[in-house]
Amino acid sequence: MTIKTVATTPFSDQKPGTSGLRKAVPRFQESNYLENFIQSIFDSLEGYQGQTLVVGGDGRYYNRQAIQIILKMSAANGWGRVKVGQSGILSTPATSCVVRKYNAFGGIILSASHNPGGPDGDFGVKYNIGNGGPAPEKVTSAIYERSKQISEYKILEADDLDLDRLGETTLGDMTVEVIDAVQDYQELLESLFDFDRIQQLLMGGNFRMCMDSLHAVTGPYAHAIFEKRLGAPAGTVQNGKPLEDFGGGHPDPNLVYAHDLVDIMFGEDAPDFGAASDGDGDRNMILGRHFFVTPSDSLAILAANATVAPGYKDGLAGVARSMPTSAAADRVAQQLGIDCYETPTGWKFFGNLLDAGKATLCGEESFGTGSDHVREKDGLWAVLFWLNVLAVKQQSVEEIVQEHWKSYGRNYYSRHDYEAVESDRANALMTNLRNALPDMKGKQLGSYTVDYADDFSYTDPVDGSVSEKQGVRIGFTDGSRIVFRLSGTGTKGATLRVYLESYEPNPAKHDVDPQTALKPLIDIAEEVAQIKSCTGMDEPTVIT
Ligand code: VG1
Ligand code: CO
Repeated sequence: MTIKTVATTPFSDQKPGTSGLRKAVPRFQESNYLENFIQSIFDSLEGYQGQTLVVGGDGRYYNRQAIQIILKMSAANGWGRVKVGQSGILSTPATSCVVRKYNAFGGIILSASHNPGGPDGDFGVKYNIGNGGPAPEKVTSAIYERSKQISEYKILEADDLDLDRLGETTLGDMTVEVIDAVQDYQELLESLFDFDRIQQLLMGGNFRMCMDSLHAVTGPYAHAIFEKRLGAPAGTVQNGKPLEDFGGGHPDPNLVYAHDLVDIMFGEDAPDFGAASDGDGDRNMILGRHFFVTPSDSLAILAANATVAPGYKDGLAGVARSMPTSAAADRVAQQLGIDCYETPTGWKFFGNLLDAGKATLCGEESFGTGSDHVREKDGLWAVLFWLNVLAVKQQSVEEIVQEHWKSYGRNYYSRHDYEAVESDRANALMTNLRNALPDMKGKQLGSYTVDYADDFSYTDPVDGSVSEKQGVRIGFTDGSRIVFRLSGTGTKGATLRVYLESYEPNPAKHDVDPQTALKPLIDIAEEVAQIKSCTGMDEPTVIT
């Protein structure tokens, strides 16, 4: 087999966003586009020769073809071994688990997460470092810089490999190992949660759950864990077969896109517990009967109840949340006497805190929750954690949440997204906001007084690196907040995200619809940012 060196020219748009490089499938299919990016990753790493790389994806369209290219490029570039998930499947948290367990040098995850898939959908590539987590900014910047200079890549001339059969083969001087996608990950989860108690709950006859994998990557994992291992009846997992186009849906676990599950959980004779996960398995949505748990509350509730799970019985070192995530977790941390860290959006910012033992649980408002068991957010981990809490407390999801609000107060929370806005208009809106910040402090807006107004800047407490311009925040003297930022994962125009939060200590006022409770802040957001005229949109496209 010969190693071919192919001349190429740079693409100017290979800058990784919040979570890797995401583009429309046809862009990735352009000649040399994927190859350039993979070679740019390899060129910006040092010391991987002879080492192990983990490769897998969420099964979306172009997953298999991309893996064949990556295998041949890895062999040509001197990797020693590639562990690849069977049929090319590995969820994001399972990849993180495998990288850590086998001391791999890094991992490549092929996914555009919650973005739709198929020939006209999106594709994505993400590089993870040896701790199993997303590459930090200094690595992604190096990859981008390299992608602007690249002039050649290396690839082995060889036949495609069979990705469906477990076991080892060689490709040039490299070993390729097709691994069971579920086993290592399932073992890890079994070590964290009380599977016996969860099994009693699921088989006891008084409790029903519904897990919706949205035709994405968690299907095989959920079948193996909930139905096979924990004894939940067949049919507990729905949409459990990964499809290349996710059945035409949007594999994003929220009230808008997981509508099948929402219909069940808010319908007649609803089960006790419902959950969904996203394209690559790192997000989760938690529902009770006729009840939705916001991701920010979920983080706070898991933190408050963490010690019920064997893996967390000794308590938490600290918690961390992304800046736009509600401060519900902060209140729990305060009560527990542990630190709460506030990071920019994106899981890569949690890596150092987890590695340094400063945080045990982390979460984002965007349906992401996780812990130090891996270095990614983890959808099924969150579902099992909730089941463990439910099994021990013997209360309904709604009772647990209501009780939590009673003890800590309720952080009303909502995110309004304006998708596919023309980039120039979205940038102008953010520039106008930034320009208005210096005069805002002390200003009266509606019945609120501005306490602070800034563009969030984060200094990593472990390595001192600074990340600027991470979102415009306007905080009010009563603790309410409005945050504005542009998405770093979209592929069409720009997406404006407006995050709204207010705090209500009084239990008598905990039953208001969040859109009603937050109405005054929604009006202020419109007033300060002129969203309607800037975006040309009357309403958000998605409200979560
Ligand atoms: C979004 C979310 C962010 C999350 C990121 C990746 O980023 O807001 O919290 O970490 O997606 O999640 P952005 O830049 O579009 O707001 V995933 O499940 O898409 O890897
Ligand atoms: Co995801």
